[in-house]
Amino acid sequence: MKKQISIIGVPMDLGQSRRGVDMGPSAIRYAGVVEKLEALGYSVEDCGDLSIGRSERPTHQGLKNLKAVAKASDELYRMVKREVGKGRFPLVLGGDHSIAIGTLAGISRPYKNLGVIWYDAHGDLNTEATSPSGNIHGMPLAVSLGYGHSLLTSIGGYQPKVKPENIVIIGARALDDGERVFIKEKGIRVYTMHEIDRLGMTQVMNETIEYLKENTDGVHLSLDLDGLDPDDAPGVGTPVYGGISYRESHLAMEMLSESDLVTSAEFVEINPILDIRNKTADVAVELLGSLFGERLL
Ligand code: 6HN
Ligand code: MN
Ligand code: MN
Ligand code: MN
Repeated sequence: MKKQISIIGVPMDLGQSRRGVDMGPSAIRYAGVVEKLEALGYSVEDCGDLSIGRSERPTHQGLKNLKAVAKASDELYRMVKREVGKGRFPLVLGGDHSIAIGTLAGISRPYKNLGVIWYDAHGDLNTEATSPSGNIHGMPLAVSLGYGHSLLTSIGGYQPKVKPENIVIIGARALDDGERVFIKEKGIRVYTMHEIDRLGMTQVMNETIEYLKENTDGVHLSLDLDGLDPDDAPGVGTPVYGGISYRESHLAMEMLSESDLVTSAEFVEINPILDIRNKTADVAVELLGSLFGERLL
């Protein structure tokens, strides 16, 4: 793992409908992210927070706050690209998951085959045609594959940002009908909770790491805290029961750390208003510790 980390806060809440997720970056900072990473020997620069526009009156059918999300995505794209250009590891703190549009635009250009681990209860593979909500946080993976509104797919001036065969979704348990069809059509590798229960997290991660090691030249970890069970990560806007446990998540992060494959990361969807004493932000910082090499002994 690169020794220099750039933290970019994105207080985005326009990709969904619950207030409070814009406070996620602050919550993660209060939970001690900089201190944790510095204690592990990294040199950390906190680039501060992007400014996010205001919500819009509904104009684009099926897409809430399209223009404001596109504008923030473009700014995030530029900022992430700048930090990557300096040879630093970009760590993006959300904010709702729509920010992955800008993050992926900012990192994937130098790679021929960027791998993506999408740790999430959801697929985030909707387009305006399949979305049950119109919320853009349910669309960023589709957008990054080149599907969706052109204001979003065109961020960074190139597309797609990622190929279907370079994606691994882990923790899925709430997929919409259109997403299921899309996954089968594109042959995207998905470990639902069924596979995690059946194989165990060790095998899921071993297979994920083998798969990505063969096919990719960099790996982005997009970790939605709702991938975890709501008992362990209650501060999220779209919780789904029966999720990945706290221990399984640590194991996954530790195995990723050992693999040394991860070249960028984002932690998203923490909503302090819905949280219990900043528990979810604490969990995020603990998982970041494991991802960046912290060990029990
Ligand atoms: N997330 N599939 C649902 C939708 O509205 O498209 C939920 C999406 C949740 C997105 O948690 O990042
Ligand atoms: Mn706001
Ligand atoms: Mn998500
Ligand atoms: Mn989710």
